[in-house]
Amino acid sequence: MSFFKRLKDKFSGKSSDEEKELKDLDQDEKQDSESSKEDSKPEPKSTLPEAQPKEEKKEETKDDFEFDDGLISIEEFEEIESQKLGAKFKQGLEKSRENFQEQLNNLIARYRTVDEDFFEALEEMLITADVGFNTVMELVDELRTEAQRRNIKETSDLKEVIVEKIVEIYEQDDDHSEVMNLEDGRLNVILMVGVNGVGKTTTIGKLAHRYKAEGKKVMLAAGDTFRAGAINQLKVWGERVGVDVVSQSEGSDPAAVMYDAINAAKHKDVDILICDTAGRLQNKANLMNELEKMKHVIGKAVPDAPHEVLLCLDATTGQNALSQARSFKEVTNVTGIVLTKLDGTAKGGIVLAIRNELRIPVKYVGLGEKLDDLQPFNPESYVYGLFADMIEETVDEYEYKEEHGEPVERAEDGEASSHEQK
Ligand SMILES: Nc1nc2c(ncn2[C@@H]2O[C@H](COP(=O)(O)OP(=O)(O)OP(=O)(O)O)[C@@H](O)[C@H]2O)c(=O)[nH]1
Ligand SMILES: [Mg+2]
Repeated sequence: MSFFKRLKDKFSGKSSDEEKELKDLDQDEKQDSESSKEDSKPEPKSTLPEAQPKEEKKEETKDDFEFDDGLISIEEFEEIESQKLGAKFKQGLEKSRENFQEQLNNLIARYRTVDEDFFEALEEMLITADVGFNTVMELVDELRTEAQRRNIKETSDLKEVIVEKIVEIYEQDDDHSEVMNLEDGRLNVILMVGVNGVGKTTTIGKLAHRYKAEGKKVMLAAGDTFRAGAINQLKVWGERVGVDVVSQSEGSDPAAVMYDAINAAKHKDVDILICDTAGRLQNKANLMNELEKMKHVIGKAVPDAPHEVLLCLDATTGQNALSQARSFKEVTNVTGIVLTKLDGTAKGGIVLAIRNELRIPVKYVGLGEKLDDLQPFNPESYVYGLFADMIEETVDEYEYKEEHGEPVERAEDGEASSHEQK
């Protein structure tokens, strides 16, 4: 239970709520010994629109009175931020979560005991959710071993292990490579690449917004000189976010735009220059030559630049996104992936396939169309988004039973919790 409990405490911040609820329940039970167990069961909450733990906590803990000057501690700030992040991933992964939880609960209800039939059905479920064949085989093999090691007999007892293994498989050779290679005191150059319509320009707008909010001086370079309207689209983003955009006319050489942009960025003491590029898979050879030329110009003007070459992939295109990544990887040094439109797919497993089968870190994920819907990727917030209701309900149930000294019951077919019922 410790893993689910940690995720719940970290991302949902409802532990104090529960404590209060449980205390209230105790109170109720003392007052009304007739009340049935079913009635007094804590209602698992499954939605958290925006984390607002501060006011709630204020009523509950003495320590918080120390902050009546309006300031909050760093720990409290971090707690609120991580709850906001949890809420974002939960919202953005709603479609995938419904799919993952429903399927997993169905499997658990169908195969009560842990056996080969269950593992095969689980493999199939994960492959259908775009997790990727090799990753699924690796994951389920680990589960087999773990189930044996811990002597887990009932499939319902495997829920937490499955989620834990997903994080482990993502982190197995964790080199913290999801961290962006950005340094203070130098001009950082990010090159955004990818095929048509995957979300490059939108992502640049969102990144500019994020970095600007962090106090960085940001500039954009309109390197998509190919598609009509692309330059204007970037200029609109520049205005919206409040950052300068360097551009030339449509049809001009993108490498020349890069050259101009770097000069302007140096001149204006810019911290981060983000470069848009055109996406043309049908014209692959040309596109790649053009990219290499851009990179060459950038590298000559700024040592070690571009510091990041981010490949945008559209999560809704599933296995196609993987093959795009393979093509790009062959011809250019992709340093990270931005996986856009995760909110638009029920097959959020693609993140695992990318990381595990391509060995390229996912640096950001697009969880919606709003400016702050681009979030740094983190495997724990990801699995929380994928299994939040299951995590919360399991912890609620466990804690309730611990508190009341009852043996932990298993959800049977007939009495499955709300989201388990079809
Ligand atoms: N729902 C959702 N939509 C997104 C996300 N990221 C981008 N989009 C949408 O995807 C569409 C295409 O985005 P663009 O940024 O124009 O894509 P692009 O890669 O620059 O396209 P080209 O310039 O044609 O190569 C737009 O309608 C965006 O609003 C996301 O994370 N979630
Ligand atoms: Mg574009």
